[in-house]
Amino acid sequence: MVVQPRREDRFSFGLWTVGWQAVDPFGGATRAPLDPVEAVHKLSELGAWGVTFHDDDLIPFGSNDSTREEHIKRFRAALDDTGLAVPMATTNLFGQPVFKEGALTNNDRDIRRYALRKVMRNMDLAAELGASTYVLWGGREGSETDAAKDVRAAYDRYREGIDTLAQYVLDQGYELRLALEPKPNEPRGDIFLPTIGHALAFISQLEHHELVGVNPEVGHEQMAGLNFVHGIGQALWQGKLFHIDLNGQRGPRYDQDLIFGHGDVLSAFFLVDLLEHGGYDGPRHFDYKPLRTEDAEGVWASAEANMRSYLLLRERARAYRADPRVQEALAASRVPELATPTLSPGETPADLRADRTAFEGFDPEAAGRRGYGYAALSQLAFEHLVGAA
Ligand code: GLT
Ligand code: MN
Ligand code: MN
Repeated sequence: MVVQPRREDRFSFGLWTVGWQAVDPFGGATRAPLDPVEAVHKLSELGAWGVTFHDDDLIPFGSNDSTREEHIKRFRAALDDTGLAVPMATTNLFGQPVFKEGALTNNDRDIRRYALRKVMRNMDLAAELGASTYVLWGGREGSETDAAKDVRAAYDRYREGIDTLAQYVLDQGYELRLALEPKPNEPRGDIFLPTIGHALAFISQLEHHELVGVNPEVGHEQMAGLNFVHGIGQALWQGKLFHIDLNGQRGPRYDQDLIFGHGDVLSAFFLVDLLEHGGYDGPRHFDYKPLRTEDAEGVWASAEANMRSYLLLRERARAYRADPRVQEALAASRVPELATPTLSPGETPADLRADRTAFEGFDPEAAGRRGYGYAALSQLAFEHLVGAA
């Protein structure tokens, strides 16, 4: 089977993914720095559609204005040469020592103000390059000890920070929406907005909540032992899936950032099925780390692998949906019936109360004996996934 990523598949990559030099807590870099211009050309050759970046991925932290302009100019030329889009950008609010205690929720007010300015500056660039999403991952927002933070004050400041940035977007007339990226821990012992659910609840408290959604990452929810497909389902249901970070993770442990599909493959299958059939039309963005063991060639093989995994899973998910045995099994399991409202049109609670067929005439024992047929249904999914159906 020919698996060829194409622009219309809307695959995008962060500069920090293919550019990761593989520094980890136990050892130094195993790869040379990657020029963002080369990354753009390579990704384009492989069939990607977009590239994303942190301010500091593109312009080394502390650069003066003329150096900054020079970096932007080279990057822009590479985008023009290749036609690659910049659908999203974000801010590095975690790498420099100044942010070791957080950025938007740092106890130090001056650092909070500096962090907001750093975001605004890169939002200007994001808007200039045509991005439509601005991601905020609060990697350093959190603590290692509960003595360190007044959590309610921290959420006041988090809300103030996001509201200020949303207001900035409105004042500048930018076409940007903000996407918060949850993560439970790492690098902080405990991070604020640890899961999709926490982020959605937080967003409901914002002044400009309509401008703010989520950018969930596969591995981040799985680190917390949560079901990523359910999290994405809820974000879609709330109209809040603004962006997504695809990768792989093997259960609760450190953040592995594996190639998409190289973790929980069944979950990846159902995720692709949901994204393809559930109305998500945003970028398919990969946020992974090429294994530390890889050389430059392995880096590009891994970038390609992410897109191939997605395309192969998409093809399996389509075959699964189209299989008449699956349609039959879904009906036998009553899966489509869940779309039928529990009350009839116009029916009131009093009408339900008066409906004797719903209670007095209902046989809960018979209903409790009936099987749901999920073994057969999920085996069909498995067999499609492994190409045996
Ligand atoms: C960092 C993190 C990712 C976030 C990036 C956005 S940076 O690599 O691990 O999950 O998406 O700031
Ligand atoms: Mn991650
Ligand atoms: Mn991410």
